[in-house]
Amino acid sequence: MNLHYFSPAKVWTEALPIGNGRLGAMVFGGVESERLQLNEDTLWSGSPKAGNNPRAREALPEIRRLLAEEKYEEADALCRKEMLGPYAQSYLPLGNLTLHFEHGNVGHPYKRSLDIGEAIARTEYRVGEAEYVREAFASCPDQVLVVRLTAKHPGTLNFTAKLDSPLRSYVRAEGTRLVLRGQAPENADPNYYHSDRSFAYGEPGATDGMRFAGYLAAALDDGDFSADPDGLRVRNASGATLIFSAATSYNGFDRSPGREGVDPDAKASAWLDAALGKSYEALRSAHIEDYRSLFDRVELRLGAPKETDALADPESLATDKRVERYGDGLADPGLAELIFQYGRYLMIASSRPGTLPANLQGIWNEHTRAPWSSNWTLNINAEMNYWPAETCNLAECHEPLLDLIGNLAANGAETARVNYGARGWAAHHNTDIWCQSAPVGAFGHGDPSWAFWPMAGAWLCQHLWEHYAFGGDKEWLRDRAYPIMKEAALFGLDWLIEDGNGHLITSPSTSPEHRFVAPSGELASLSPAATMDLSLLWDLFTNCIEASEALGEDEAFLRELLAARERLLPLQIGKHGQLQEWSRDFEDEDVHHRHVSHLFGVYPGRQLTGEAEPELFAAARRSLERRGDGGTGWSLGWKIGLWARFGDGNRSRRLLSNLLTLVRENDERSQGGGVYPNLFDAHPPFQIDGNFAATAGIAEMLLQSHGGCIRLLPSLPDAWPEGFVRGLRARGGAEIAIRWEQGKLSEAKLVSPAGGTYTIDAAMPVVIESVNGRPVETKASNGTKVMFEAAPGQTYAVRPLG
Ligand code: FUC
Repeated sequence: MNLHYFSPAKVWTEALPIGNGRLGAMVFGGVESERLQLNEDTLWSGSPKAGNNPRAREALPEIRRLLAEEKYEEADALCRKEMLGPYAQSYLPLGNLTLHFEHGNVGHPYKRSLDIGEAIARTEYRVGEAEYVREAFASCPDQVLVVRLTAKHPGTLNFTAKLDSPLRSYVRAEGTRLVLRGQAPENADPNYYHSDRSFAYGEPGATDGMRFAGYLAAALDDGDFSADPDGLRVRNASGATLIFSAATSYNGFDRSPGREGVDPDAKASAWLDAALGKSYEALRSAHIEDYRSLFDRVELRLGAPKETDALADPESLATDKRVERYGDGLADPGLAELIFQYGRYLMIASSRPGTLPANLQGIWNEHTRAPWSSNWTLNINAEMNYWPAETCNLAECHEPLLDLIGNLAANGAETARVNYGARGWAAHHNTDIWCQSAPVGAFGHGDPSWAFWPMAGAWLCQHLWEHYAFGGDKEWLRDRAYPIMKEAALFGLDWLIEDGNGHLITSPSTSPEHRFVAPSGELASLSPAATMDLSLLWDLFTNCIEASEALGEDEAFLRELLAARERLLPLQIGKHGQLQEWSRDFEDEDVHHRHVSHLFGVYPGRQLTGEAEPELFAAARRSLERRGDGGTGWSLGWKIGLWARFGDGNRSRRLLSNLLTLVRENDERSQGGGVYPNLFDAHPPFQIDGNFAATAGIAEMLLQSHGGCIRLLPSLPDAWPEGFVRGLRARGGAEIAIRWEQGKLSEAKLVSPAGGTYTIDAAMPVVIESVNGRPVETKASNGTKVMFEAAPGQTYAVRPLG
């Protein structure tokens, strides 16, 4: 399991990411000059600001009236003018660790790699007779970045290590250490908006903005060492270990990082001191053990169809070449394994308990004004990041998002009250480290098609429910999740209005970012009851109903939700046989639009299944057909999972191949989505959501567990006739292993730590038997389904009958 290349990275999207959830680096692998571009996940612009807008509440009745009268353009204009808020803040780069070597720039042979089995980036080359090796990793247990440099010939390691930052900062040598100190701007606008404070620092010493510190130290095996502001100099060594630690003054989403911040120096120097007290081997083995405790939970092997194996050993190719060959039609299921596991690697590296959730770029960002502020976009991208967390056995990595939802709910209660006079909490299109819950859009600049979208709470709460559905922790559901879900549902109830025909609708609403052709022929965004709103509220209400049932409490509210769910405007089928995206059968702005919001109920939702809603399910499939197989990276990723839910594995795999299109930075020819040479998802530009969607989508092809039933191999493509997967998780808490041959299940195993009742659909008659512990009890399926009671910790085997 590794990515590798035979030349250094020339651009950022060729460099290799390492991370411990909080600290991140992009390793370029240069010969004469090495760059590690550095990030710390709490380094953001701004400080807590509410941004709520009381004018929104006054305009709301008028906008609803305009929409009821089908005056769509007027409603759009009024919404833009009256209902928006300030732009959210930006995730910022920390800086660079640069190493300058004195051996020239010709390294031959040369290789750099990222071993995702151990989470270590390695650069190896030879200059003349001298061999050099560098290893870099980001340790979670020790909270530092570690770079180990060795020269095979004693005393031939000569280099200078420097720190710098694109933010307001300075570097000093303090004793044997290099210290970088700086501050973040009080405001950083998105790169598509310009104001006179687009990148504005506060007064030194009196700023509301974030402060940060980075510490670099070296432990030498031998040789000489000196430190001055120009860097740490290492002379005539054979081995050296560099340790980098960093922290910011971030002190929670509701405290000023300038006036109420913590001391970044104290945190960073404490981590550095502790790490310096350990040997390289001790740091390295603690890191590997910690990483493997998460990564090793899931194994995936996909066998190649024998006759088409054009190239004997695709793994010997450089990874970018391998991607290119995949595009040429090379049968290389190993690349699908790699992209699957790479998503898990990136999740472990960017999202750990106690850190912030993975943002649009995970934790890796070199831009001071990154695309879309590298913050969290809530109408798809932030949720998509966490699609693989539960199914791919990384439930702990889900926690940062779940924590963020709680903070967002706290701010969102004020937004619901001020902006809409509603109970509960609401959040909108974006959020940031300060948990902005108000709409974005600079009070009139943003387009309502994206800036106005009060449904983020409903979508985010799906994550709280799923964490419970997979993990089964009732105490957590009662104490943490359900209260937040309930408040989101209260907002939903208040946001719904009567349509005059006995149904409940939302108004105004959008199908995020996709406009329709209004009767006037103009494009418009707002209309009543876009399908996505209805599906999100169906999902939220259903999750609350099931939570209340599971907890055996809050029955009156459960009844209220049942009644409201019953009255939601029914979803409709339009003139093309498609699932209507809006409550009227409008024409699309773009039939190939990247967002497929109206299909939420198919995936990641569970409202529309072939069993429960055959007609709407077929219409949803027709909608996806019409959207086509193109799109941005994340859009392709979403479609992998959707086609898996439709049971079309070949189509899922086609979308996966489309996602595995090589995109090079600044290449005019790269139109749609794909992956960069470092396998980062290309929107383009880089956005990590597509990586996570690919991982989740592959899992969805092999195992599904929505709708009360575990489906084995629901969407297996012909191109993967043999394979094995272990460690995928199903709702209800079971872990599943599946082996298949000639495109058919040969055996599956299920183990449930807490036990429970499970229904399995293997798409063929099967028999189930317990394989360890108590006496063997055998149970045959009725048709393709079998229901059985699993004892805690006991392994059950599922085998084809006969
Ligand atoms: C939404 C998408 C864009 C992009 C941005 C971050 O606005 O429509 O494609 O992913 O989020």
